[in-house]
Amino acid sequence: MRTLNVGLIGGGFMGKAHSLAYAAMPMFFWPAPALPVRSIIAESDEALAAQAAQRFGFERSTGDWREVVEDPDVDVVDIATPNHLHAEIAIAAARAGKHIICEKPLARTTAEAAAMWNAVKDAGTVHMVAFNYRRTPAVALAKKYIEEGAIGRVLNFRGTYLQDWSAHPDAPLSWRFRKDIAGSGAVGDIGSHVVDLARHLVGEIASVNALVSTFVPTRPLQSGGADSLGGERGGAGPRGDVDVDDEVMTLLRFEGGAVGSIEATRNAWGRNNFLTFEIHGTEGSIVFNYERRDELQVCFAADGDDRRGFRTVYTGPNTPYGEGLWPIPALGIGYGETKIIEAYDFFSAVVSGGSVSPSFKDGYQAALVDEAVLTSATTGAWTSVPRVDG
Ligand code: NAI
Ligand code: SOE
Repeated sequence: MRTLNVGLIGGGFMGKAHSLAYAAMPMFFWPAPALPVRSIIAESDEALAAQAAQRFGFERSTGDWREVVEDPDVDVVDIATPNHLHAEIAIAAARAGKHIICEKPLARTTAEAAAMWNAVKDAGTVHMVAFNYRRTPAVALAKKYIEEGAIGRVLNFRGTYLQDWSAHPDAPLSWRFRKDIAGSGAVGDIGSHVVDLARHLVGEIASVNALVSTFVPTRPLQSGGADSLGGERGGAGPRGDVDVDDEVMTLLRFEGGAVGSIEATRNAWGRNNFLTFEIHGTEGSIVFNYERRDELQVCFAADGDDRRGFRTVYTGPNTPYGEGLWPIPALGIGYGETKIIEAYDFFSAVVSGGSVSPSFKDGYQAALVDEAVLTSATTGAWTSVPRVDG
């Protein structure tokens, strides 16, 4: 069986998730499109890199990501660093002729995203932005129902992404609160996932009318690089400024005529990974909540007036990606499985020489939506979202 050498850059939360996916993908999807070889991992220094290699099963390690990109043995470059490094690494990797999977948001700005999209177009290699929630089987099932016309013409999309890891004002000032590293706050970090789901399920977003707020203006300075995601509380030590948004709410108009809304915050006590959507169509409705990710709530108008109401469909062997997952519905998938499916689809595209969605073009389009949201939040006006050419 063919093998593909992976060079992974960044050994934090996503480094762990992607390493797990490379190890487990052939165990779930067999025959695998190719066997991922965990070849080399880069971290911000040699010691962290060596530790990450041991932990995540990589053959070699380096404290300089350029070594990964320049390594002729590396087929796939996987970018799992904070957002400020995505563009520089991806452009260098594309110029070196590598296939690239890059974590979301694709970039901090639309200018960076455009440069990344141009670089992969020139390279002709396979590229993917890791909006993995598309790969939750229940989301793939929702997509199937919509494409089959089971809920008719879509009228309304209501999406939320609510978490509480930064609700405490002493959750440290990690890179996610710094514009120079993250680009934006809830908008790019979690709102972008909902934008991706909205585009995936309903279609292109034509215009937005948004507001953003920052509730916690300073946070305790963090020691160390990886984000503890609220797992640590800073004490009485020095604090630094938060220069990104904590919360975003936006209205949407879709090109196809549907309307919608997105709300995202990391300050909602009691909400953990409350990534939800409710979609209303002329013939029915679909509801998804990631915290109950094996389930889809559906109501089909065709069911008849005496059966009106939502019922629960459980994903399993007979729903999308079921052939690779667990043999009985509702045995349950976790976050890891979404990354395993993502790796499967990415490797399949590399081996077939095809393309995979969401691509860097999708990542760029999502960045254009985020930019329009931030512009609208400043002007207070409805703001059009330009379309990526090509
Ligand atoms: P993290 O803070 O847990 O880990 C980032 C790692 O990158 C750290 O270990 C850090 O030392 C390393 N790093 C920093 N500079 C580096 C350099 N120059 N070379 C090599 N490594 C370097 O961050 P996390 O949560 O893993 O986020 C990484 C990316 O993944 C971000 O873009 C984030 O938005 C995205 N993400 C996506 C998720 C999803 O569901 N798709 C979930 C979590 C994060
Ligand atoms: C923090 O809000 C975070 O890790 C995001 O960065 C991810 O994209 C999301 O999937 C989980 O939460």
